[in-house]
Amino acid sequence: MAPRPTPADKFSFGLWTVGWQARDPFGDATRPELDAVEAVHRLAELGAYGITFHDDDLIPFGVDAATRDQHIARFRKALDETGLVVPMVTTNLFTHPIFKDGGFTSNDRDVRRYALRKVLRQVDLAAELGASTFVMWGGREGSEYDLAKDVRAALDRYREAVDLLTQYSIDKGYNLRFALEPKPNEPRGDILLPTIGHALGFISQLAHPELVGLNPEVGHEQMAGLNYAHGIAQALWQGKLFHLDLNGQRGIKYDQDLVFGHGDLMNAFALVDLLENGGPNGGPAYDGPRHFDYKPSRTEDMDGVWASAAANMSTYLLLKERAAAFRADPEVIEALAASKVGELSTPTLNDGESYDEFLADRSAFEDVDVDAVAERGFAFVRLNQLAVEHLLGAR
Ligand SMILES: [Mn+2]
Repeated sequence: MAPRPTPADKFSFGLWTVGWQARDPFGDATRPELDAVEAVHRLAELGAYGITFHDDDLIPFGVDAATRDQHIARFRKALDETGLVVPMVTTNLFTHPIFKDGGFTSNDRDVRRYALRKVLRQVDLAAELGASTFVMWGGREGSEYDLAKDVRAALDRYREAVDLLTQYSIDKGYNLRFALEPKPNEPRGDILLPTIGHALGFISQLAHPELVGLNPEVGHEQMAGLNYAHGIAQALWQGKLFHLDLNGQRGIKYDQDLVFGHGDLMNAFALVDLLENGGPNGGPAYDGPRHFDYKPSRTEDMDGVWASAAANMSTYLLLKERAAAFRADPEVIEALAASKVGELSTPTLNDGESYDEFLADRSAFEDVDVDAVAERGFAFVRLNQLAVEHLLGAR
């Protein structure tokens, strides 16, 4: 039996996920439009606690101020009726043709000024709805042709934009944290800040690096052939995991946005174990929203949309149960010790040891029987097989 989610599990969904009409580059929509108010009610019924949106998901691009206010008021009413919260909002600088060469980094300065104004307006709405995180996925910030984009100038303009947004949030007292979402390609041939590592490097160059972190997505890292759980671990290590996008991806190909766990299930298991059990005392290492950024497959009807939304949450909860069982299994505890997993937390130098003392320690080098040490096995395969057995419900 799949466990039932509750708001305490902190599951959230993008309005654009369940609302996706399944229009792709080769085919028309296969599903009707979904009203934001219905999305709020259905997600609340399924046990979610939050909903997130791009400005244009909720408010059609370019409508007048009165229409905009009506859309926001209807949405707020649905939130009040259900208790659903808006922990994060994001911005769309990719759909309208004006952004075809990017928003913050378009070669056309008029576009950059328009993009920044659009984002500032969404920052105000984020604060109004009580969001604490503002995500920025720069899907059009990139190029197809290397000589057509001065990447260093583009990064200057990207920094200029992020610095303006953080200063604005500080001056307004909004308390927002900004989370950059890396992606290597699609829709652009190459996107700026393509991976977690690139984005972390960029953040170090900002005026307020403490206010800027990451929103890494499973599929985006896997599209670059990278290990998502490793990337999340480094983001946590640097205090930069502000938010995350859970979904599924099968290998280096187009962005599939499958249900969480429907791609690399072993890596999803390691990820949930890290998030839920990787904290300093074995508790959660991350207490933010478990946010799903997936697309209900084009083959699904509306019943399939809601079934797939529920599938994301139950997969997460099943992996959480399996990870708890894995951690509690005496054989796993013994295997972790045999693999010296905990020994990595012991510093390499002794407490207070100077490099002179270290150089004088013959047992560290001169007297080491390197052949004998090299013979030691780590038994990692046994440990991994225990994980597989837990994952398959065999333990
Ligand atoms: Mn994606």
